[in-house]
Amino acid sequence: MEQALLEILKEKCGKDIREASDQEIYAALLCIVKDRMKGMKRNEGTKKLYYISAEFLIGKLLSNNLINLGVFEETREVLAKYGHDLTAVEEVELEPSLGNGGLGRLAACFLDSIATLGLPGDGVGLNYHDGLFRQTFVDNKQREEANPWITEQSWLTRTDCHFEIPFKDFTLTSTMYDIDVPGYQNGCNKLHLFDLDSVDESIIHDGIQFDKEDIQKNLTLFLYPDDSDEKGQLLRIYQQYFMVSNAAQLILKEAQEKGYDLYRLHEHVAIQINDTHPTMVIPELIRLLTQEKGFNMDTAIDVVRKTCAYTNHTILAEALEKWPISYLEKVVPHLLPIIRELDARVRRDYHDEKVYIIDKENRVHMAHIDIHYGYAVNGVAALHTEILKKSELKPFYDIYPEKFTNKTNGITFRRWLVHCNPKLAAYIEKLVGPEYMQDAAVLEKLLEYKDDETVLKNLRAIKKEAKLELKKYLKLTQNVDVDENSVFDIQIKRLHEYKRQQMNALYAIYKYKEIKKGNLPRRPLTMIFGAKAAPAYTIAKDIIHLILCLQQLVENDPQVGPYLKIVMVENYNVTKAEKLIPACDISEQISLASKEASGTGNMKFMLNGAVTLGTEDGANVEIHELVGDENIYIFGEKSEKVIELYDTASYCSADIYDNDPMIEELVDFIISKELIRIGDPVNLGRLYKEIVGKDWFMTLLDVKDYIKTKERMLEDYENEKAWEQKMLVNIAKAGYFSSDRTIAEYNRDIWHL
Ligand code: 26V
Repeated sequence: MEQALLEILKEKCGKDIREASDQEIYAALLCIVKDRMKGMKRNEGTKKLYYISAEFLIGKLLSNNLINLGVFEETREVLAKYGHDLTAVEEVELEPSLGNGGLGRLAACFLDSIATLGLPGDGVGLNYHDGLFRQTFVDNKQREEANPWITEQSWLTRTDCHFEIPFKDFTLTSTMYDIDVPGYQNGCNKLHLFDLDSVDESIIHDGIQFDKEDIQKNLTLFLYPDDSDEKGQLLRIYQQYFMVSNAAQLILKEAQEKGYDLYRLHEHVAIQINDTHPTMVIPELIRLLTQEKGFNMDTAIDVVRKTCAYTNHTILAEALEKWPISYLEKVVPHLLPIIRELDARVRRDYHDEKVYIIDKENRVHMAHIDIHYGYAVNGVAALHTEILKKSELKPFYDIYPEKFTNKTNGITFRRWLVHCNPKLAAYIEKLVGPEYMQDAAVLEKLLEYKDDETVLKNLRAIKKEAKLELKKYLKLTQNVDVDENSVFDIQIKRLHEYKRQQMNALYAIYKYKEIKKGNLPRRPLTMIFGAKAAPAYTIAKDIIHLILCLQQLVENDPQVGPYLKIVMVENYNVTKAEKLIPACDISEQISLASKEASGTGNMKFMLNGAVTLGTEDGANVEIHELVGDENIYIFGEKSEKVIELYDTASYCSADIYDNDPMIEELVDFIISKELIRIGDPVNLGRLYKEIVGKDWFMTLLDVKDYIKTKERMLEDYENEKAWEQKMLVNIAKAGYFSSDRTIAEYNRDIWHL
């Protein structure tokens, strides 16, 4: 590494490494690492996976790639020798924001694990030039800005692979860009991101506004543009079809190049459909096989059915895609005869309109295509899969019980421990040996140290160092001061009512009032939030406004400030998560039971020694089972009860508000004169009304139990040894949540690579 670095800096910049800037060093490392990956062996086999996803939230890649190539330490040392700091060099890299949250980050963790397990499997997605928006705060409100990340120095490599993509009114020529995905001590796969040369960033104005109808210029500008109106939804259909037609053509091209018989495609190819965004790959493949490869319809359907598998990531009704036929007519009319044929076959065989593909209102239910015309359906955590089988997808489970399996999500330990928390990783390695990197179950050996005072103290010391690092980072980036001796209580995830950041905000109000009354906490509390809200999601933006107003209120109150700090991190993303997670004491996983399919942040926190405060939802249930009652704080109504409340329409937030003076006081504070003085009465008033009048995700149902449990948790934090033991057990039991385990299960039960 040293030699290569010195040479390339000399050659490209004519500079001695000591004189080189971080920017120049970054460029040199990028060049070296890209070159090494080019020379790596490709994971090969007779069957290959294509993981199609509208999102790949890959994060910065330099450190990750250095780790997987096994040269991270060496590189850090070389840089240090010449007076440079790898962390500073990393700052140069722009983070591509090619995802919203869990679904996209999961896809990125999966690519890492697929390569690490030596499986042949590539990702296929879109090369959004500006990704999701960049979030700034102005007047305590979220503002969206374009977020360009593609520069000369990105990890993308342009290829000479192009496809013709037919739309109703025009045909577009795509270009494929590749990003190498090196496995940890194993071969390499690729992430293929399709793009259009005619896309034009200059059409963006006033934040993230652009002409939604100019498809040739806007197709891959943004991830999920605002789809609250018809134009936005049409653009989304353009994007999805562009993605899957490229994927389908690539798959057939590669299969033919390898000389495979397309009639046996399923023996050589598995296609994983990540949520319904890539569902059109099914009719598109059928179209290509029948119209270009000479298949008859029966055979095409049969082959495609044996090739495609579908993952469901949510039960939220509003997130289950249903495209009006009239929209599909406007964009991809050539798919409609096939979709109608698929629907006709369903209607011939089953007489339950709940399983039809096209409903009475002429909308196409994308998930229904996947379930009928794929060979596997999976949920992403045990509880989620049970809910799919018992309620959301019950009519389908009754028809195809054999298709349904659970695949509990996981995270890559390379990024979420080794990279983000090197001190903890090194200490774990010292205690249990390096094998845990390849076999995460080895982490359980840590349990042997449960009563070892030295180990417990060292874990605490590592946590303290991470808190100090975060303190420095927050000072530098947002100019806020946090106290490393306070409890760090963190909720970082997309802003959504079902995740209930508003409930956490009500806790902040509770604490504020307690302190005002003179009930001072034994130790200061730092509440950290990070969340982007969808640009058109009004209430989510109102919740951000509330949190920012509370932040300001507490900050400027000399009576409260020393005991309570609220920090809303701006533009929460993967890079920020990597700084926040190692420093966390309390991991907030407080979704309304049944609504969070899995969660993966919960796993990252646990692995880094935070203790979960959560509902029995998603993978929290499995965390609870693994660590036991002693090492997690569970509160709130269970999923069965919540589902019953929905089924019987018997939840009424106004009743709770009217009958509980404490709750009334907390909610009223949203429109108190203290807050109205700081904030916008329109936003605060709307949020107040929403909570009292509707509260669709049942904040008031659980808020009291939540406050009580959080208070108990803060008390327990003061019992040092007991808390350290909780940290240790959480780390020791996190092995199950390695995405290597998840991927091994996908391969064993679904892909058979
Ligand atoms: C999508 C949309 C789209 C439009 C309107 C509102 C809305 C709300 C939610 C979603 C979620 C899309 C699916 C998703 O991201 N699911 C997440 O997947 C993670 C990985 O499996 C899982 O850990 C999270 O619990 C789940 O929410």
